[in-house]
Amino acid sequence: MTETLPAPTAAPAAGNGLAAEHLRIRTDKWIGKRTKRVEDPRFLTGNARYVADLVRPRMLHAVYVRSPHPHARIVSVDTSVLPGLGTSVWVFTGKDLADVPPLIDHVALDHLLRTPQNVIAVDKVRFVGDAVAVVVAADRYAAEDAAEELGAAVEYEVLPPIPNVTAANAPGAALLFEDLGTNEIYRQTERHGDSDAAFAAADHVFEIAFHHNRYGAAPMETRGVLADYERHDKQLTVWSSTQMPHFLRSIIAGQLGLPEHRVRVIAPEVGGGFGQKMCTSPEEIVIPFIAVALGRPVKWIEDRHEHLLAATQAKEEHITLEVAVTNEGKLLAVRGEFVGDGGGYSFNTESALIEPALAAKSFPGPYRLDAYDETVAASLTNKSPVAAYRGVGWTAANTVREIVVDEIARGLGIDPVEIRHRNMLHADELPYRSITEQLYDSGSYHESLDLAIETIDYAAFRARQAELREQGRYLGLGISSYVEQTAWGSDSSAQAGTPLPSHDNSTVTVDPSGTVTVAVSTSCHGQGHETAYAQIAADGLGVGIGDVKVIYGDTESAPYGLGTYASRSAVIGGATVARAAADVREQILKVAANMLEANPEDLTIDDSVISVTGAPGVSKTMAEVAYAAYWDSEVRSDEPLLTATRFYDPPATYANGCVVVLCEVDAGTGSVTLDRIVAIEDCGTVINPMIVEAQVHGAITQGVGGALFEQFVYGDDGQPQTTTYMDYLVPTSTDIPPIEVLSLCSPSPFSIGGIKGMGEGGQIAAPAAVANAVADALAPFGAKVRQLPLAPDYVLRLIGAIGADES
Ligand code: MCN
Ligand code: SMO
Repeated sequence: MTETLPAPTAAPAAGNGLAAEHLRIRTDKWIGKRTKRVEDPRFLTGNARYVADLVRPRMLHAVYVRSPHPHARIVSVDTSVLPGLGTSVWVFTGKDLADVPPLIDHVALDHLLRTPQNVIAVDKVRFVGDAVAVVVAADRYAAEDAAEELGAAVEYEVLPPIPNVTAANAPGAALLFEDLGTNEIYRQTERHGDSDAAFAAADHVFEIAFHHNRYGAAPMETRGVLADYERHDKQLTVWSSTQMPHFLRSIIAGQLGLPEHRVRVIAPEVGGGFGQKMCTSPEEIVIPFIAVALGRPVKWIEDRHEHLLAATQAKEEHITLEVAVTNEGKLLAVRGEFVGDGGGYSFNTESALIEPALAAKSFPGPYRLDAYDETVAASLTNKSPVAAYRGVGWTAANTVREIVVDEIARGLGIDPVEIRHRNMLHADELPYRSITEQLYDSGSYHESLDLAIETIDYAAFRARQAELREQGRYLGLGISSYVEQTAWGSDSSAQAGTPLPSHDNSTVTVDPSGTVTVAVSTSCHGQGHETAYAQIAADGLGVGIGDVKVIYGDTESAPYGLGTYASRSAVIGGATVARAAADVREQILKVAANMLEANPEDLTIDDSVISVTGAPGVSKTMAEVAYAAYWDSEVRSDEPLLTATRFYDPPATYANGCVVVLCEVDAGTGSVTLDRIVAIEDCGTVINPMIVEAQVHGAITQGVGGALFEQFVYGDDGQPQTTTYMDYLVPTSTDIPPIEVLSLCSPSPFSIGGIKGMGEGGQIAAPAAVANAVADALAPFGAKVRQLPLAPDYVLRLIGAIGADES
């Protein structure tokens, strides 16, 4: 029997004009099922093909010469030192690409000063790793040797480095962009509600000044680009490890002045992106440029060291809060300042701003807040540029908010669970427009907190904690409740304060033999879309998932769209598949009705068999109907193709949940051991629970990395100190305890099928849960966490075992 989800309970505020019945989705057999990922065999057997695996005839290899200085003027690049220049070795400097427009913010946010980034530096370098030249040769070894030689022949005039925001704004500071007259490229304050009155009425004001660490994506596959230009038909093909193939195609065409229909972008297998492969990298313009210039295929594969220097980094922010509360711990108002440390350029959709801007807007989370002043600022520094990494801005906001909520509870003698309940929105208050204009659709804020607390057995933990404390052992419990904005379409991006029109489509086609191809404009890079979309199409059409193939990532076979980021694919991609499948189902039923001499309304499809209700045995297989739809002129329609392309641009959806971490801190060494992690995830209707759990596992692990280990460290001289994985620590399996994932389900009343996204929640929530667990363990020492990661030296400082200057 066909089940449909409950009818929508509220009309979308910023809707897409869909009537209530179109918000439903068929969920016969596959949606909601723990289906193993169909794509995994090729990953597990080493048969997946990444950019580095691809080979083209006459292919050349590119190696970058990158700046060893954080801030310097390029005086000269002496290419004459290279033997074989122009015959066996080719060099491209910024001057050779002077006609290529610099990368610049695409989204026009008022008040943001523009910092155009030449795709190869021309006059100045602005971080260690900034591109100075590209050397191309027949093999990687020759190119590496030549790059080393050329690197030694670049003359620089070294300029004073700007290693952090304080230095950036000091009087007389050297300027990264002299013509701007400042390193601070953005500062704006927005006021919501009457904070002055709220602060005047408050019983207490709590304050926190927090440094959120600079950490970033460490995908198993580094970045990589292969470009091939066929001169005879002026066709450029670019294989790139990207999350956004169509967007990249539009940008390459624009930057290189090529007609867009002559540019094809293919994202082959992508070994993780985590946001870093979302924005256009300069390398994605440079390598195609060189391929066009030389008329030969050119490949660049980033090495690990280069990745840690030159790939975008993320999340660094300085956040200062004043929080007005009552004696009962009720939040009245917040004054917050969010300052981003943007690195050398803000080049892609206001990259220096995304961290502080998204943090400020998402700050209220699951709590009611009636007055809020938000100041957002960003400064340039001589570090690698900041861009997206899982949970952009939301991680920092959630971390600082959940830390301060715990500090208020401790300060007022209120239990941390209780203070959250006193401030949280109730499910029956939703839909609710937050003080920052975010429209929460539905959610289980109290329920997810309660379920986490129940699962962890809170009372038993507190008893054991007290008992062990007597013995000098410090156990801690940290809670982190969160709301995750998802479904990044026009509405979601506007609610985040960074409006960007959205465009996504899927094409569902049933071929003459009855098998199904689903082509989508989202671009999977590890999330399991081949399985999840197959589940949706299978239910939509009444077939098995083995009959469905999902394709994406190639601009010549996938419909135009924005790719995958900001936990948008389940809601947007999923709905486009459901809508297109529903249309094709109608086409099939029409033909089947002709064949079975029945009304389409009386037909059902189950396991690829189309039957007449109430007439046992009167049926046709999907293959018979599909064949007839193409070839039988007696029964086929006027448009004898079983295909449909549908679009969807949803209202924002907000997932939520709660992560609780148990830890033990060794007061002698400052090391933190995590004992248990419980995660409650509520992303509305779940397509595949197994995928959702795995996403939670991965995201929490990355969040734990940020909380305990990961940080890009720069010296006061602007030199990066974490340039190998010996220095930049990522968590390994022994650092992560079992993660227990439990689900609640608050379907979105606004989105097709009630689906909400969820891909980033774990990373948003985990750092605060870890920080709060450590603060709880160290409460006897009055510890207040003011930075991450909680590395042993910092933990010892919190305990008071060492002073700040000893670490
Ligand atoms: N899903 C589901 N039911 C839901 C919601 C999601 O079954 N109600 C499934 C989806 O079908 C999808 C997965 O869970 O297979 C994640 O869905 P969604 O939340 O829509 O996120 P996206 O697919 O758009 O992926 C983007 C998200 C982001 S923004 C980052 S960053 C991140 C993440 O996904 N990068 C990843 N997870 C990653 N996982 C891997 N392996 N690699 C990355 O680079
Ligand atoms: S950082 Mo995820 O690709 O939005």
